Amino acid sequence: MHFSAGHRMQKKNRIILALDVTSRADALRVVEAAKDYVDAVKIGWPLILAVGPDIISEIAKNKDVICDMKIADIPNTNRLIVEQAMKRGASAVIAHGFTGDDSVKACVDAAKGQVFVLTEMSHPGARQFTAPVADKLAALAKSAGARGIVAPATRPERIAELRKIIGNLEIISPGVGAQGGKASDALKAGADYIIVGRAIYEAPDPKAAAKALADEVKRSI
Ligand code: O7E
Repeated sequence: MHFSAGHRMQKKNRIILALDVTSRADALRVVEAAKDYVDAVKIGWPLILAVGPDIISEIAKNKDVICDMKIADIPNTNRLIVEQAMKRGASAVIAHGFTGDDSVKACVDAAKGQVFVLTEMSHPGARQFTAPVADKLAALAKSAGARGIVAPATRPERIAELRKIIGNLEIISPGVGAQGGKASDALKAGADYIIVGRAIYEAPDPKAAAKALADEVKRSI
């Protein structure tokens, strides 16, 4: 389904595939394998730099695409980046919030609200800079009119705390599998979707891996 104002990816499987592969053949193979078990595909720099941005529109023909540029610039540049992603068929974009309210609002305007703002990141180094200000970043996402936030499956207790700040905004949560987080823990803590990359695309059988995750999701909601 293509982007349109107010469009929302269908909340069915509650899994977003992080497609961090670096060839077109791998990208299409993994999407085909996982397509029945994921609600959207997240595409970021590894795949775009490897094969070019046309991959966004190609995958957007069949699946909602979240463009993960981790946008972090002045308002005008943010707007230009978001416009390019949307023109190629993205359903939503990912932006950093540390740039401040004007920069985040520029993304929100250009994406007609379809923006997820990073809060506390999922990796160990996140404790240095993003964790101490994560509550403020979540509050900014809400006040700027974003669709939701990104919160760490590696620290599910933080998902629950951030949920209190954002109310009914959506939470998408990376860190399941390769980074040690559990899908069921993230969902029980309040995540709307888990984001999963390596546990699917590096699995010997990506389809079976995606199905197993979808089964875990069903058991935990
Ligand atoms: O560990 P994996 O292989 O399951 O991949 C996780 C994906 O989520 C990967 O694309 C990485 O860039 C992203 N991610 C995190 O791992 N941690 C974060 O804190 C934030 C993200 C992210 O994607 O943010 C935007 C949704």
